[in-house]
Amino acid sequence: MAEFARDHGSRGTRVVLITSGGTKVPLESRTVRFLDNFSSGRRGSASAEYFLRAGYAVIFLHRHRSMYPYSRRYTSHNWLDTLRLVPSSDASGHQVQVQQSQLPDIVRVLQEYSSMKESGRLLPVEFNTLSDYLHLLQAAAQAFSPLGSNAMFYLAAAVSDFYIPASEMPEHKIQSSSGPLQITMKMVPKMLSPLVKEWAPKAFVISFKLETDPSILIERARKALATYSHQVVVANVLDSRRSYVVVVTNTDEANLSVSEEEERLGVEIEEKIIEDIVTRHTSFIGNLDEKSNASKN
Ligand code: 9Z3
Repeated sequence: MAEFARDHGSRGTRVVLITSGGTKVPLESRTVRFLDNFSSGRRGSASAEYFLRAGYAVIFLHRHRSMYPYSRRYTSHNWLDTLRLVPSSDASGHQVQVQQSQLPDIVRVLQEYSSMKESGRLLPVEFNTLSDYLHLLQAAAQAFSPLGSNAMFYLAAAVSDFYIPASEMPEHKIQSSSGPLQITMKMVPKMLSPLVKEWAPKAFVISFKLETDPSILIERARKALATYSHQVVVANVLDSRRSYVVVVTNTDEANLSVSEEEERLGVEIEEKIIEDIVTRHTSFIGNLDEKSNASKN
């Protein structure tokens, strides 16, 4: 991650760390059971594509097997159904052919995927457990510190708020013969605080706020901004997260939505989120430059 950040940073390319997917919290050290959450990784993987289109270099810190940029469009496909055998003169007597009609939009998606690969602007990094995630986020944040305001954090992963410390976890499988299960979980330390204050204080930081009750959404988003003093909270409600979000800053609230008509045409809310965020990042960099020029003069 440090090498990737250095390489792209030295060329003046903006670099974004996207976190994506849910986290797994083990209940036993030889884990049979764990606490998980709903996140599919669609927000993060779709956002990665739009950031790449906008010219950013992307570290995609994602949950193992959650959605991945480009291939995410085909996750509901059984790939065996997209292939067919045709007779050939090979030793096996067959060759494998792709049934292109089974893969909607594949030519465009493959073109974009190939050109992105060639550009070397996507670095995928995987996590599985909550503890992997916390360590990798810290490492990424430290790798980003030389980038100053060209660095962005886009924290879309759904990270557990609760965990069981290793010292309090039973080693072996919890026995059902012991009766109903009662567990006490500790609070996960909030990484946003050291990230903003210590690890990458010049970076542009976006966190996500998820609620199921729309009536408390904006108040919770504002509270997060006040607590962590970062730049943006993207607020969303579980059921409507694909079609509606609010981009909340200290001075502003922007409602972004995708209409039914746009949805039919294949417009995704992430395209609108990234357009909005990139504009804000540009003015953030501009404002910092102005401030540093003013202090030099
Ligand atoms: C989000 O709110 C993301 O938008 C979603 C995306 C996880 C809802 P999917 O992966 O869903 O496309 O299925 N992410 C952050 C959620 C979160 O846990 N935020 C915490 C909070 O709200 C802390 S920043 O308290």
